[in-house]
Amino acid sequence: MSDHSDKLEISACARGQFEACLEPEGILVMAMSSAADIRNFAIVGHASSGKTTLSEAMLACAGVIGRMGSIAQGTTVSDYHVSERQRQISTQTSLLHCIWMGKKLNILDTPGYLDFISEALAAERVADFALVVVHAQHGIGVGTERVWNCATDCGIPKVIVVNAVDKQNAHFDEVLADARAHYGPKVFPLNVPINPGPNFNQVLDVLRNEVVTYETDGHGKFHEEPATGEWKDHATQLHRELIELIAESDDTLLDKFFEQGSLSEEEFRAGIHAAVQAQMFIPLFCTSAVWNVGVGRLLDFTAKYGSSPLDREKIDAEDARSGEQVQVKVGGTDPVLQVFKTMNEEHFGELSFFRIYSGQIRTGGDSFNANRKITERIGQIFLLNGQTREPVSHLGAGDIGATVKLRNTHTGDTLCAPNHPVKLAVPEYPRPNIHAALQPTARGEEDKTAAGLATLHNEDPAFVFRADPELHQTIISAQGELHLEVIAERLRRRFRLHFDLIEPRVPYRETIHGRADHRYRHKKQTGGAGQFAEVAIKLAPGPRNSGIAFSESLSGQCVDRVFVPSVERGIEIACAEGILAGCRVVDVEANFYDGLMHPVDSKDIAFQVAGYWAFKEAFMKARPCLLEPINVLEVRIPEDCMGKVVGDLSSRRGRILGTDVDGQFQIVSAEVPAMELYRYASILRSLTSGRGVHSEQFSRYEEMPREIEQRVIDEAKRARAANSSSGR
Ligand SMILES: Nc1nc2c(ncn2[C@@H]2O[C@H](COP(=O)(O)OP(=O)(O)OP(=O)(O)O)[C@@H](O)[C@H]2O)c(=O)[nH]1
Ligand SMILES: [Mg+2]
Repeated sequence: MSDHSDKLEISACARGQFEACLEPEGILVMAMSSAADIRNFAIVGHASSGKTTLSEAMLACAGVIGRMGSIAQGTTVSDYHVSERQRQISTQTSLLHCIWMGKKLNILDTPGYLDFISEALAAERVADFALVVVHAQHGIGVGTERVWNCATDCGIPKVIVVNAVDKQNAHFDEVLADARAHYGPKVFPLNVPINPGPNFNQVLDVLRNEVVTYETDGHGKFHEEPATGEWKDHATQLHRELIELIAESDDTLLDKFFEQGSLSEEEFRAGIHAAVQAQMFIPLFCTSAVWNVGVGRLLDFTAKYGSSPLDREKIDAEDARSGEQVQVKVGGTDPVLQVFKTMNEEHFGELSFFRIYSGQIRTGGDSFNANRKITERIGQIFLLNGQTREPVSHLGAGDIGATVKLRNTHTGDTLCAPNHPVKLAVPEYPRPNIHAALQPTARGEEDKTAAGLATLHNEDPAFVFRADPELHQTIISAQGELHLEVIAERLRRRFRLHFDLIEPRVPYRETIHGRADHRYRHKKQTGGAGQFAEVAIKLAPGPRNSGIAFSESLSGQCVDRVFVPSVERGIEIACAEGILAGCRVVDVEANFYDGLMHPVDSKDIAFQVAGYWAFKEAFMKARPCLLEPINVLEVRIPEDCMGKVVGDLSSRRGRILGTDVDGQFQIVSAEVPAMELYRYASILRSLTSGRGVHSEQFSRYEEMPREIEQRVIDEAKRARAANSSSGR
């Protein structure tokens, strides 16, 4: 019998080990998996490296599904959302689970596209190790590095999976060499492909010195036989190198190794787990996820040597009362769990995904949200396989599950015992740097839009929004074009909103070059109470960033001083409205030096109107101009992209301030007008094949070139005309 069919039996009887039984209402009551028997791992890696297909293969191996679904047909367990099926990419982390060799595997299949990197970062935070999938044809990509660094920051071990070894142009040896160049000689293969390429079905198992042959029908069955000939020599050589590597990870083992000239099988195997934990050894596997080749042995390794929740004794937290740093004992009695993802499922409600670090939770129990200081009643608890939800009555320390309808608990919040409130750290998401304005195309949806945006932000903090009072636009900011698109799609589908995404307005400013003087008389003396005011003002350019400096130098009794604030108010209104192109007026000194009043008809409103118009007329005489915001950019790019990126920045009227070196990357600092930076993140991505990242920050206002200024003024006029003709 093949080893694999053993596994299927194990997986079936493992449920027995967990003493599963059904309560009358059909709720699966699982005697909780002991934390030592749980393996929580995140499958992470560059986009389209095969993570979802690998998780599908794992479920097929463990007998959770009868046959593997495919990405092309949109039938995988993990990518079940409409947006995922339409685009054939993952946009959300999916939680899957299966039993393998008596261990409960909680699999977090994460998206690889950088737009959804926050999902992967959050999953790595709650995982005990990361399976980093690298495509055998494309090697290590930007996405690999991001998730690798995050795993390092989270302090979790990594296992590399070189996938798609069945591809014609698979370069296993090159990818291995590349991984070693990146991450050091501690990267070591535990299996190597014997026949890479389209017929790939055999691997050399370095731990057991065996050749493992897989069936390629997707079920992952395999049989093994001792390696012979050159493969035997190769396995012996690798085995020996591996023993040396493991021995080096521990001084006691190293002493034994020198004494005995080798390690006993027992010492060696015990050393593997410790070396992986200490990150002195990064195991590397090869697979063809799509043919389910190599996956069974990867699962064996995961069950036997992968980190359990108990491998981290304590995790850092913050005492929610004192703000002091404390540690939570993993597997302790007080419940401590963190919600790492919330997601709204159609016809079901909000699902909160959580990881339990300590204690246990049960349906109907109370839990304290330390971030929001509220008590939550725990609703139904589920184990998930994508959208398949299996209700359970309780879950214990180390496990991962989901619950529904928490009142006010959001992504990142910690639930705990009220008498020991603690907050666990939340991942830091990259600053969203793609922006769009949401332009309603139906009336009366303002409240629904605000509620929808707030809900989506709570689910996905990597997306932010703000209502800009100056631009009169709602600006949404995301991690990339695709992220923006997916958010727009959710707003339309879930909240039934109607809108377009358009380029956000740029907050230009208006000011003057010259001096001018204008006298304006406001007179309305026909019918009813009359209005009379005359205001004479002088304007002069003010220093940059000085705003509007208003002064009064009236002499005699021409105007009662009580009307001075009215004139100032009129000027403020004119400045806020804008005169040239509807932008805020800044850096002007306005002096109210003369005027006239009427004993009866002069009043506050009359002086406001006169001040308003006097300022506007004077402004137009004082050689008005526009200022544009200039942003400082920091662009991090690989050296070979330098020419292209700098050339592109110059074409955007950018000024290079300097360059710096950071490892293999160049950091370019530049000043670029904000109007030239619309969707720059996407442009940079395409210029650098996804390897460049940038941050931008407002620096100051500057005059803009005449012809561009004229274009902006003309556009503003056209927009005003269109608005007034549509009655808005
Ligand atoms: N030939 C071959 N194709 C594969 C393999 N694994 C995945 N694919 C294909 O590669 C494409 C991407 O696979 P996915 O499983 O969606 O990759 P992913 O890493 O989950 O992608 P994202 O989550 O969107 O980053 C699909 O067309 C798969 O059928 C493999 O081992 N061999
Ligand atoms: Mg995927």
